[in-house]
Amino acid sequence: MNKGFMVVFDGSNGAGKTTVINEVARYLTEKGFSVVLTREPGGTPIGEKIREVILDPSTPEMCDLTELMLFGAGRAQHLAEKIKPAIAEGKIVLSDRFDAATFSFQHYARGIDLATISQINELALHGFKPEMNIILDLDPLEGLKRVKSRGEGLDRLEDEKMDFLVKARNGYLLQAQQQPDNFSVIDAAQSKTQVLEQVLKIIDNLLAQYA
Ligand code: Z5A
Repeated sequence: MNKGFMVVFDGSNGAGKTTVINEVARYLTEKGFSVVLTREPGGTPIGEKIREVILDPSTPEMCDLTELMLFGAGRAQHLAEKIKPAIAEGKIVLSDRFDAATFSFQHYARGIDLATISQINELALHGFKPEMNIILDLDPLEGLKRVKSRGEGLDRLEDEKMDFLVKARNGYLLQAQQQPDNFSVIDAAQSKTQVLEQVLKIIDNLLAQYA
């Protein structure tokens, strides 16, 4: 049996995570690996209900600590119900966002202190860490243009001020600097083909290490 592992696709809003993750899933499936595609907020029936509450644009009054704890609650369920069992079965878990997003959005952008963020993440994860975070880095203004071009409205977080999204972007870059073995940054302003090519190089390296 293959050794299971987890790769997170994260980064700026609208940077192309969903586009890339679907292509990576196809690539791995064609190679014969069992893949679990998932996302945060969300990933489980309970997590998807929590997602609706978190992103609802009609409740801008949500306080920072409520938001943080909802992300934490969803993550605890996600890990217990979906991620750990899949890894134990030798599957490759591909997640659209995970704990790095909480550091970027709730700490670097929202301003909640690092100790509180770490405490909530630790409660949810108990030391669990994905093998790699692939950060798709893009100017959030460009990301919002891409999101709007899909013709959907903005969610509660996308509707924050530009300064908030810029701080979140910088939060990812800082985490990547601090943990170079666990993060890879890709310039998401490149074409879809170029982005995918670079992502697949990282995936091939991970397969050589873990599969
Ligand atoms: N959040 C948080 O605050 N704390 C946490 O702990 C977690 C999350 C886990 C929801 O995330 C919000 O939750 C998010 C962070 C916060 N808020 N913000 N902002 P989400 O992942 O659901 O939302 P999102 O970041 O806005 O993702 P998205 O809208 O799904 O975008 P995406 O998946 O990165 O991009 P896409 O759908 O693949 O691509 C967008 C469009 O661009 C689409 O039309 C593509 O065809 C096009 N595209 C993709 N790649 C390219 C390239 N390379 N060139 C040109 N066009 C492209």
